[in-house]
Amino acid sequence: MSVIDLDRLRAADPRALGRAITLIESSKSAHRDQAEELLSAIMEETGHSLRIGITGVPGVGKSTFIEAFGNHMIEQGHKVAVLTIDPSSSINGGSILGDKTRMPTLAIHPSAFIRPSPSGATLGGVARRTREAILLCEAAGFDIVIVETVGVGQSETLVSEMTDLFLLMLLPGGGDDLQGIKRGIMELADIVVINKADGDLQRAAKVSASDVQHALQLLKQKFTRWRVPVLSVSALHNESVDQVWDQVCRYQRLMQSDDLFDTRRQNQSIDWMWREAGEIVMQTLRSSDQFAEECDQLQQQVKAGKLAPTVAAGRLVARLVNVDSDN
Ligand SMILES: Nc1nc2c(ncn2[C@@H]2O[C@H](COP(=O)(O)OP(=O)(O)OP(=O)(O)O)[C@@H](O)[C@H]2O)c(=O)[nH]1
Ligand SMILES: [Mg+2]
Repeated sequence: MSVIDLDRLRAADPRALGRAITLIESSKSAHRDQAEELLSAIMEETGHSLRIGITGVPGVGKSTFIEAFGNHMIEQGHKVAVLTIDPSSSINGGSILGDKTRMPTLAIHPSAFIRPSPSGATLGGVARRTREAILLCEAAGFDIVIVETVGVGQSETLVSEMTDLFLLMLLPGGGDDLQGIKRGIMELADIVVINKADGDLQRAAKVSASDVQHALQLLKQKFTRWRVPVLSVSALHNESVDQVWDQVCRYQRLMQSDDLFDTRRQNQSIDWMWREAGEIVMQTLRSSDQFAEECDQLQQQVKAGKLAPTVAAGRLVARLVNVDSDN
């Protein structure tokens, strides 16, 4: 592992951690081998953090909130890493703008680490890299890992599948449709925060909080002993941000006392394994010369409507299995 200095990574050296994340983000196969070696080396040092997912529409104030929230946690003696997933980066190659400027003190604090979303990858690719980046942050000693994502698509589900707690941020005055929050997203929330409850928006925030509370009552509870709290805060003025932290701690204690914490993690790891297995199978079939001719023939038959796609898929996978057993 010539490229990554493990001792420096373990000592939370931001450059070593940054370099390690760059390595796992690389899609070059030589880098992939090194990344797998690195992950295997640190695996036993991972898992001890609290992983928090934060989502909400663009401009709801996620980064501003994380700046205040992160500083509060650091004051309590924690070390905070922030990773971002930007679904638009897979389309336009960009990444959430101004992450570091919205988190000015965290960006330079020795107990914090901020990493913007990798660009140019598919959402699935970004998710894999973020999962691995979480592990690296943990090995580097960060005991709180926050994953920020813009709530505009599938990314919320991906984030909830890789974190222990999912925090949904809303704007005041959302009304009935709750600001276009897609169906199913509310069900994922463990804590709901109404941000910008300041100035003229204070009253609207109150109304929104009670609307959301009602909406939540209609949903099936995720955990019988956890009623999803709805908190109004002002990230900009750092008001009630500490209350969110209190709820986070309460949630963690409850989940741990019920063994649900470890169960959720174990299920996430197993799901991740299967998802990766699926990716690898697909990648192998698509990129290996060995199958090129057969893939091509099957595609032609599917295109011509002579073969059902399901049957063709079955044949492709059977071919892979046979090759493996021949070796
Ligand atoms: N009044 C008020 N404005 C806020 C508050 N929190 C954030 N803002 C403002 O809202 C704007 C967007 O804030 P960001 O923190 O960048 O929002 P974001 O959700 O991270 O945005 P994206 O990363 O682009 O999805 C900025 O102009 C903030 O200053 C708040 O509590 N009250
Ligand atoms: Mg942001």
